[in-house]
Amino acid sequence: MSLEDKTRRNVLKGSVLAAGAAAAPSFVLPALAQGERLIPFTDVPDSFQVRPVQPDTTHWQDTREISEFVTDNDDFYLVQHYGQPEIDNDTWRLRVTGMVDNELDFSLSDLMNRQTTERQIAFECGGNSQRLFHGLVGNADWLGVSLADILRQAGIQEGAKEIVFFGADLATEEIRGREVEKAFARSLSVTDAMREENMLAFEMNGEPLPHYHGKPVRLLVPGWYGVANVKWLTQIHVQSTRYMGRFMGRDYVTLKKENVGGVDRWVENSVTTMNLKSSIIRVTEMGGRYSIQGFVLNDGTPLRSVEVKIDDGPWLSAEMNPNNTQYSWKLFSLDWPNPKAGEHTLVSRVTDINGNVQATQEELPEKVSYWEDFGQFTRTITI
Ligand SMILES: Nc1nc2c(c(=O)[nH]1)N[C@H]1C(S)=C(S)[C@@H](COP(=O)(O)O)O[C@H]1N2
Ligand SMILES: [Mo]
Repeated sequence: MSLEDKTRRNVLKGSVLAAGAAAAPSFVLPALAQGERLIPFTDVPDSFQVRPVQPDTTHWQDTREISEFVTDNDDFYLVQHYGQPEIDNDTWRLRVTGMVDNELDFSLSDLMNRQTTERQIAFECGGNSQRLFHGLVGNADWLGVSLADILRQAGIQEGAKEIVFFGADLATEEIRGREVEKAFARSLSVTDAMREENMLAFEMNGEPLPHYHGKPVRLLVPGWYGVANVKWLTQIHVQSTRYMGRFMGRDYVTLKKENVGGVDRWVENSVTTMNLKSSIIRVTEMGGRYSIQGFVLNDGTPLRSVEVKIDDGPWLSAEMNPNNTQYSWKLFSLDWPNPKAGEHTLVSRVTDINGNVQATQEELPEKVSYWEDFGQFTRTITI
């Protein structure tokens, strides 16, 4: 599809959505209905731009425009560090190698003929940030097969520790002064890999997995940051040692100060499960009624509440979208009757059933790297 076609399709899609919006229940973030206005945040600079989806570029959503529970494939954010490899679905193979009783080798149709599972999974890049108004995010319906079933069929041998997932995308990296060719790869411990939720997905929102999103098959680890979800998957390797690649040991590594058994230490951790986070993404007005809307992401732990604070007021309980599922994003909204004209600040916080509360910026640990930006996000708006 050319870029022009894509743009035209999006325009068409927009008008269809606007026409259908009146029928949508109020708790779904609807596209703007007739007479409804999107109130601009004053914290978003005029220069803020969402790049068009083009080969080999990063794409983020304009979160103010999130208007559907499920993100369109073309609008789901895009990140790839080594470009987007060309893959022929007919010759593509997925091999399972290493410390297994039976090495396996699948074609795409071999995988498609297995029992399938379908799941809503939202994720964000570990580098998502307030600067992008948290636009490196998306929520989709995925269809694929169980990773645990495949690993059981392969038979993981005793002594195996890690499972490495290799993509087809390669790059030359300079490591310790030497140029070497490396594939994008991430690893999981055997325990993490055997979670029943993990999938090898080949459909996204009812379409074959798009090229940009890792066709024909990608790994999905629900509840984890996007970097775990290896695209263009070609090999699953079981080994007894830690995998030390760039995206486990150097990039996507958070550096923060932590209390380690009574001693303050600078700790580095690989980005894994998503931190408990909420963000206000848009405010709409219709007939004098205002609505504040946002999303929550976390590791799949059930939530207790999402609350919104307006200016110095009390925390008010937001309404949760009934479409929310364990690993989808969790959309919320709060009615804001009769706001006073002028500047306002809005902030949200989420609490899970274990009583963990989303941290304020001040409560976050001292952190050097920009990975894992999950603190409370105060927005400003003029009514
Ligand atoms: N093969 C491969 N898989 C990859 C990456 C990559 O560069 N190569 N990037 C990862 C990162 S950092 C993110 S955030 C997600 C983005 O997935 P998406 O582009 O489908 O949104 O893919 C992950 N999987
Ligand atoms: Mo990422």
